[in-house]
Amino acid sequence: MPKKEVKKQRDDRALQSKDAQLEQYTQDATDEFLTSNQGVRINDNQNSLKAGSRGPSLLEDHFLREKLTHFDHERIPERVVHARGSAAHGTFIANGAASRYCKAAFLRKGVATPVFTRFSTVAGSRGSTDLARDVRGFATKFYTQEGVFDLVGNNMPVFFIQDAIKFPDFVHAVKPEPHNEIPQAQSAHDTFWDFVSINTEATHMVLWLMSDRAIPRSYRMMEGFGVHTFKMIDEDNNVCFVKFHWKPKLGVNSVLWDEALKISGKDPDFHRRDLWDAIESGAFPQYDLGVQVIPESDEFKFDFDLLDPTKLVPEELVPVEIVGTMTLNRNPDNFFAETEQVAFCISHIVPGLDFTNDPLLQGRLFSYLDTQLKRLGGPNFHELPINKSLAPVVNNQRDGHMRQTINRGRTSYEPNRLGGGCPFQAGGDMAGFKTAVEKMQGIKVRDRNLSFVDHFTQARVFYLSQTVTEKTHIVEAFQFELLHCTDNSVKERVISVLQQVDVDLATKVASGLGIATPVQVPSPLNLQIPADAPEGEYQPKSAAGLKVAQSKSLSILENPVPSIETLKVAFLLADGFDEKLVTKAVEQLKADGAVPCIVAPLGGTVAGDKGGSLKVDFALPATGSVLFDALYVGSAGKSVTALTADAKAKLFIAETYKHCKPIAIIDGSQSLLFQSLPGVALDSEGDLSAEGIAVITKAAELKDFEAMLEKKRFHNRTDADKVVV
Ligand code: HDE
Repeated sequence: MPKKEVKKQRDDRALQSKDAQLEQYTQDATDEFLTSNQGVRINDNQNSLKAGSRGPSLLEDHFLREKLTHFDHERIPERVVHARGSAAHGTFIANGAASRYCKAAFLRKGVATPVFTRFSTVAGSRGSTDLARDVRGFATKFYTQEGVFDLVGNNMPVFFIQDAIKFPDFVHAVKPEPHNEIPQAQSAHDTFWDFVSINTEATHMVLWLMSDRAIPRSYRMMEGFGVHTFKMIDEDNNVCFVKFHWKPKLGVNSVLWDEALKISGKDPDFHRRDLWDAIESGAFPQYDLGVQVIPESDEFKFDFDLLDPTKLVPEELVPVEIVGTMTLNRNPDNFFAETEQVAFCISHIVPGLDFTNDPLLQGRLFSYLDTQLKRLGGPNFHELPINKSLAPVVNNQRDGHMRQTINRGRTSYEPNRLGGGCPFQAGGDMAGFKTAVEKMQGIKVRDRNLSFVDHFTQARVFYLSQTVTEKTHIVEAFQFELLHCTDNSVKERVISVLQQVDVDLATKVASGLGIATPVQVPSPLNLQIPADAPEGEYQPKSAAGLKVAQSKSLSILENPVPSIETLKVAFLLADGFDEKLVTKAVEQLKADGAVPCIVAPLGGTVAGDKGGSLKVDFALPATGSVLFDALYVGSAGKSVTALTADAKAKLFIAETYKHCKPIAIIDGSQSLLFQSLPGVALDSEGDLSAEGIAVITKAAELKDFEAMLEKKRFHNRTDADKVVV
């Protein structure tokens, strides 16, 4: 075929959308006969073939055998890490800002690229709870015109270890302990803390893990990070370093640990359901893609090494530039075929991007391909619909398990003349992937550069950048985790490590464990730069390098996004509720983008005071305040009496208060609030003085409540701790 024709076909196919490609593989069974896998119609799917109607089943029953065999093989190995996840389809649209640094076609202004994004927890098995204290995976497959690009990141910008050779040890330490497989999806056990307190390079990441970042409110409300430093290459082959960021349009929001524990029981699918429901309702999650660009010449200007994945580049030093936006707008049709079989590989990269020598990244380049071979059973996983490139795949790779492509022709090698030289390589000035040229020199050595030795400076910056509330949460998280450890030496070593981060932090954590400070327990891998360190090819520039003492972007609470979109507001009602105010409030909140939900003591409907009724979305015995963002108590008159007599209703109110969420209450019903909150003092006028409580007398006052919703939480409710729930 002439080259021009090949190119045209290629362009046509590249423009074909991923949805259209997937459509060719989807099937729904409407108006179809049931058949075997060979297409033979089955006339009885209820009874197996027997010798007599009570007699033994016959081996001859090929339908039974085919069905059971398929069933027996329905599971594939779950991911060793990130086993539990949820995904969605969408589109990434570039704004063109990255084209100054990068020649990748998908970053050109206006280019729309289909994407598939999978969010996950790390430690738990496939069936574990969404609300575990854990890192979240944030992996995006871009089906670009130039091939597949996988950005396989996390919701935290750093990692536990600096070198891939430690990864299996780290994962073994955090996973359930091998002798009894306890605990599931938790870092709160001895082996995890044993490992991280010896490997002090984990300290920075452990601080992130103990922060509220580890218990997101929603996958739609967390950041994503590429973690490693990558390279971008422009049209003229200039190279720069880059860090990738995803910034959620809804801002970053987290739940409280007490909520996380309760959500895990009330709805272990909380994040999965939240993502699914938001997309089904048309509230499509959006994230801006940002880059921190570092000129090649600035490689050694920081007080840490850009190749060290336990360090981040403070946004104060290198601002994040937004280069496009991703919108997730379609739920998968089939969890297994798409979410489970999607195969991310950090080696899936397109022209214009490149890897660096980060030793964690280098190991990942091997590990992901290897894991897909095991999980998906062979080298043809790229042919599965969800993994299939939109750009044509043309090469001489052949055969293997489950090969689907039927390659024509007698030449399966290159170069060739018998096949007209096809497929030909994109050499010379034709587009194609080119590795950035990099000067290499050095000795072959199993070692780590001294520039990786500082394990505490950024951990300290992270801690000091948090608000008082966030610092308290970190202290409490450490205490919760370490109180689950049984080995005292492990706890003491953690405190000893924390002393090197911040003495106040270490002392507070230790006080909850009954450990007197200071403690000195050596961590064998806590290396120090020797005073007489020889001049190497690169020394950390701790004195001269770019650094910050604090970084506002590291705090969640310092970066609020005032939006009420998709927040779930529980309307707690009993028969006789205030129909006028409630109906207006429900309508208004819906119009403003929130999600009002009717909660009542029983299922069915709940009757208003004017003869109308509302359908109950959630009945108290089967729900809980922790599944909502705010509460509107919509009762008046006798309906208040009914709620006051209902322990579950009072628990709902008390928890909402304790978790610092906004509460609206209709004037005249305050007694219900007071009775739900014994122990919480009233002010001189007999009211609750706490912030975030709106007393509604007329519909217009809903605005006050909406302003509170925008704030989301009122962490300054100092008496929240006194609420016993
Ligand atoms: Fe992964 N990681 N990882 N990881 N990772 C996997 O690949 C691995 C690391 C991340 O939704 C596995 O397909 C090694 C950092 C995500 O399918 C496996 C090392 C970051 C996902 C693997 C790391 C990640 C994975 C398991 C250290 C953030 C889920 C199943 C050298 C930048 C992708 C699989 C999905 C999954 C190996 C470290 C993110 C075993 C060896 C750092 C989001 O191949």
